[in-house]
Amino acid sequence: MSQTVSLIGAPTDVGASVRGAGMGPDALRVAGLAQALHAQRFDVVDRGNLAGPPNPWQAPADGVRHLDEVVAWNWAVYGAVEQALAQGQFPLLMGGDHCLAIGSISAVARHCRAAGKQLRVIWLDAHSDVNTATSSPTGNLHGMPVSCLLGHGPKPLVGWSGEPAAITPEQVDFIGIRSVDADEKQAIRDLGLSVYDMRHIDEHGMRHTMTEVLQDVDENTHLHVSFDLDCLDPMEAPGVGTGVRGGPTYREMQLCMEMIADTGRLASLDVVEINPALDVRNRTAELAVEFIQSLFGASTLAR
Ligand code: 6HN
Ligand code: MN
Ligand code: MN
Ligand code: MN
Repeated sequence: MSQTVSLIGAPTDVGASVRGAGMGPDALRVAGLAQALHAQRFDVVDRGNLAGPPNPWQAPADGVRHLDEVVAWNWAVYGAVEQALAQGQFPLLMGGDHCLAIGSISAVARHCRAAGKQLRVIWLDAHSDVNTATSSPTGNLHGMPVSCLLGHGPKPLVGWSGEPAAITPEQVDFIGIRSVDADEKQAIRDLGLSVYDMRHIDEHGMRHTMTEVLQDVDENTHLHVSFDLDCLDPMEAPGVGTGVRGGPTYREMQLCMEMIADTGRLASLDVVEINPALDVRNRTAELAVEFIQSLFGASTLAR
């Protein structure tokens, strides 16, 4: 029986500083995501796009922008991810900006608790996304999803998994990080987060880094990957709103994906922050499709 992948579109940029990530789901469709997974013999169900409020483009209130809209979009994501998991399907969230990981990972965390699975999250990003309403320099909620999941976000975005925190700091590993705000640095130390920054990847290589990250993945692990396309070097992936130079190369990212695939434990995925308004001929979405294929086990020599 082949696994069914449920494509969930969340076309919004309410959590971001730059408009355009709301077009991400269609960019992935145009890049052939469903066809690519189908060619790998997965059943694919495209559930279409979720609905939610428009981007009101307001200044921060109490340190956060668009809280009500972010809550509404994340509830929609939470429901769709929960439903896919309940049906035994693999939820693939097509964002949208990275604030949507709050709903997605909260649903995954609740599912894992009920199923007795050990959740592990791999956060692929240029940024650590661990700001709070008080630490954020922008008020953009796409810079705060990790805090919300750890139980430190604005109240309406915390506790969705059924516990005060959806995940503990030991459950998440960050890869590719190179932009961390001043207060985030303190939070990373205080929380004891495992951040494999670009210097770590430079010094140890992607292979050693991923070996470390994946070392205690076992049969009981549910691996969730939260893939922010700005993790890549902007030379490879120009279609992102908050690009930072000095990211992993195409080959390094391929190895990262292939090593995750080799565990056989990948069970849910967010693909976020693709911004077609800033892209070059849909290159970033096409690149995302290639990496998703690798995450789902495609390799040069395997059939
Ligand atoms: N993302 N640290 C910055 C902020 O506004 O908090 C940038 C966050 C970017 C978030 O790319 O998902
Ligand atoms: Mn991010
Ligand atoms: Mn980012
Ligand atoms: Mn090391």
